[in-house]
Amino acid sequence: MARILITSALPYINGIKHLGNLVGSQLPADLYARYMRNRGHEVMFICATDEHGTPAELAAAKTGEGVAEYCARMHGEQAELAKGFRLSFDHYGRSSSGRNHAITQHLANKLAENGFIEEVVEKQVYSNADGRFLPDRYIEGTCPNCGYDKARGDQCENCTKQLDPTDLIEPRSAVSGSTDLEVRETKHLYLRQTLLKDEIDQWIDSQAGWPILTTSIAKKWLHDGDGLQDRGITRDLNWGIPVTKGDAPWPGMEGKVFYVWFDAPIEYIAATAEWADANGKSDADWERWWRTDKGADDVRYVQFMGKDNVPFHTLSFPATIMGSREPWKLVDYIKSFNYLNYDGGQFSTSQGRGVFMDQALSILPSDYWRWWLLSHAPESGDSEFTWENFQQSVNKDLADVLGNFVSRITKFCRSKFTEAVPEGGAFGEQEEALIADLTTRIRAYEGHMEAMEVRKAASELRAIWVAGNEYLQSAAPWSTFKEDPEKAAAQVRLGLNLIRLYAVLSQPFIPDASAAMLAAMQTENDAWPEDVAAALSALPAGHVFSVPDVLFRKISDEEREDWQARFAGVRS
Ligand code: B3M
Ligand code: ZN
Repeated sequence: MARILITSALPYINGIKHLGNLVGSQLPADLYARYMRNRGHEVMFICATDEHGTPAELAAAKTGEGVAEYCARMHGEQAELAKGFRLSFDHYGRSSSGRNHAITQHLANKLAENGFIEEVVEKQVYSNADGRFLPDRYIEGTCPNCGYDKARGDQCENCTKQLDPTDLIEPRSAVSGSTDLEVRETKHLYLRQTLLKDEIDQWIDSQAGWPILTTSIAKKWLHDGDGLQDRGITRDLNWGIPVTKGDAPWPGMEGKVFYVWFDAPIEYIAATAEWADANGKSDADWERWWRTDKGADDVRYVQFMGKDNVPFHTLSFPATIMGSREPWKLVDYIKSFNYLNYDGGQFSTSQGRGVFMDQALSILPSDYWRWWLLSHAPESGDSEFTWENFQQSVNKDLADVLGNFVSRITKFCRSKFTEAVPEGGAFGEQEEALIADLTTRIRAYEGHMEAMEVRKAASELRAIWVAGNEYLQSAAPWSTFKEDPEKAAAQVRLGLNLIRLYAVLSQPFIPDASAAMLAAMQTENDAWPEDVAAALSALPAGHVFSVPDVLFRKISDEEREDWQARFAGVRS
């Protein structure tokens, strides 16, 4: 059975992430990791905080903390929130780790040895007011490609074009706002991506079955306009991974660090090494996931990210791996997402707009958010969070369908029988029809999950919940009981086993409710329902259970109105 390596795009260290960040990478990655573990695969699920570059330094400057201190604190906060949303990483690393320093420096040296690094004297924007160069996000201005007036020096988040700071129109310092800027010369290392263009092109063409969104973005930046260019991979910054040659500073590059987007994807590898370090494992234990000469040839590697990260993951990171001429694992499938919009506008970390992970958990448990976000994931296009839709989905899917089913069947059984699976009777036509319908739907659900079609999987799971409710409604054991208690016993036995089946199937989406259902049925998530009929007899007559608390409460109109008002503006 293939081993599955899963990485989610690394959230920048600065600030608490909003629900748009969450649904654009980490949460669907977690859904897939949980599902693949449930199907028996060995999974390595990796993420980390992306701690270098301008986001970290600018944010630390605002709090008055040293940047290393700021990153350590924020890593802890983000790790805590990841736990709060039940993101089941095998390791949540830090791109500032010693492992990432070592592997990044190693790969840069291999690239140089293989002729893919060039020392270039380039023109950089220098701010006299700030007394420093302004690379990447230290500078803002108008995008020459689309006219967006908050474009950043490295990429325009509006049209995703990769930029150089000197490209910006009407540039200004993102630190001080000063426009007292001048262009100065400074030496940097360039990755000769143009020498790898054909190799990358062939690699992308060989990726059968990648989502259109992923392939179209990759091909666009590979071929459009001036196409793939050599790009600087170092910066005039203090905070980052020092540029070394062997164990010494790289001559002429003293005081410079690697560009954040050069070292961040390498942290996928480094965080796996950090996992080995944190769990008393050997280097062989992490290399078997990343080195095809050390066992990774049977690994399927899947990446999850927002669409604006696709260029870096299909061009510059593969260029780094390929240019090293070392047998590192390349990604097999990239699942990229569009944007989640918020109540008619956009989520924005920098502008503090929308619902943020800490705020979400302060008003409702993670399952409520997981269900809404995944069942509305921005897959084929942007999607929109509205409080009305959130309230409706929670009240209907979670409270009225799933929660109500569990409550009715367990309470009825306790009232007419005992808190044990009743014996007697046998499944009849109606039960066989339900089993046939569930079998078809569960196979479809598996297909969508394997294909990472998140919304389709969610709607199939919802239909599986509805099928149970419709069965209960039509079987109506409360009426059957009057004429034929044996038959009612068989109906209730099926219903109780359906709870266990729902717990197993739903675990990737709503892990806490799944655990609560398993606890109530006093059983384990120990077998995937390959054979649905068998799964619906897993809890034999006599098996003791307990009536669970209400699984999901409803959201009232007053609450919805209050939250809508509370989260309308800019985060304080
Ligand atoms: N830190 C996420 C972003 O662009 C970026 C991803 C890095 S994945 C190696 O917001
Ligand atoms: Zn633009």
